[in-house]
Amino acid sequence: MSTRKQLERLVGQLERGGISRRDFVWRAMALGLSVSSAGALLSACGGDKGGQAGEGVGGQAGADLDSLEKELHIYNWSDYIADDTAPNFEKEFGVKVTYDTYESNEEMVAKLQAGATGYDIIVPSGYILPVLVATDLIGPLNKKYLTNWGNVASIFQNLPSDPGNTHSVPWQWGTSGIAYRTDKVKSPVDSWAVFHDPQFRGKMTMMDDGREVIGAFLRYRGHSLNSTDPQQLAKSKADAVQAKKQLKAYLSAPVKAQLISGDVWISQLWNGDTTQAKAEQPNLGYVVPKEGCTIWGDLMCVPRSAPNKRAAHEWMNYILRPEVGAALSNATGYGTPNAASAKLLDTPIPYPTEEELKRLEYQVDLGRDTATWDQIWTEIKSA
Ligand code: SPD
Repeated sequence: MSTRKQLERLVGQLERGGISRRDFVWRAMALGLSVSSAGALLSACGGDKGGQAGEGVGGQAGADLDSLEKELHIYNWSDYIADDTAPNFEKEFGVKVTYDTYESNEEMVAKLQAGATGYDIIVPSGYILPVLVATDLIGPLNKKYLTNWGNVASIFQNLPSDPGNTHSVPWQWGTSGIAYRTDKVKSPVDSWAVFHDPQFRGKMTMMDDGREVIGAFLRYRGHSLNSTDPQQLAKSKADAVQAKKQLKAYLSAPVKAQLISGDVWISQLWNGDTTQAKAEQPNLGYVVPKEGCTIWGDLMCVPRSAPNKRAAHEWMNYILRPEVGAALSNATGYGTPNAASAKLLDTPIPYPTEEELKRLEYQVDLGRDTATWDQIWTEIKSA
């Protein structure tokens, strides 16, 4: 059956109520539509009810949520919060916080798609947001409860991933560069080429994250880290497979312990996690490679299934307080999207200059090409 026929059949199923809006989007994507095209088709079918009163996370902008619940369940990246952030919230609001962690966007999304419910706050990177919206996993926020929103720096408002700031509140931002032991590595580390250098065989790691590994080698060859060009992707795959021969492992946040001990000398790693490791191992440097790398922002969102939506909004508003946002960045080493917090940092983390931004690139949703990237990553890991 042609794709057009299959799409028509899918629309019919949606209109008869035979499938959910979430299933509709996933199946349309499986037929080759991008997330945005699938979302547009959903709207055209009258199936996009996101944000309507009573159904969304916050309902209409001014609508009341339930009274404050006694629990809050947060699902966030590891090593990404100050020790007292949650305990202080618990004391002030009388809400018990449960905090689970993940190591990649894909791990978090897979868990939600597998039906995990009970989370009130998740913290995806911007490029994942369109997927979460289109698949109905998160809902719009109720701005009535976000009285500290004005603290968000203008450059973090109206992000391409969330125009109108309807579904997210920014958490922190950073870059995905290279961490290295300055006492062990005597040659300059300034390029993704270092991962091809046999003198560091078995002493290097890259992130356990296909978007970051394939993206790094795309930049290495002068391409966008969001490329969907088959030839560019094939070359990036070949570069990644060549690098794999020199790697000890694919490891993200947990590599910090090995950088500290000296088991690993060179790692693809985020700036803030490097800063955290440097507190224990001063012989650590961090570089944005000359070919460029990812700049990202992670965003707080509320799943549609969240049982404690009012507590989730209180949490986001609490994080937007100047002193709470500053304490987060002081502990994690990441940048704050909160203009009021930025003035309170122990060590300022300035937003990149125009010059630096030429080497940095935000990841975007790859739409129908996500499947191609996933396949390439699987092939790299099994090479
Ligand atoms: N330890 C916290 C790391 C957060 C990284 N988030 C963004 C990753 C973008 N690929």
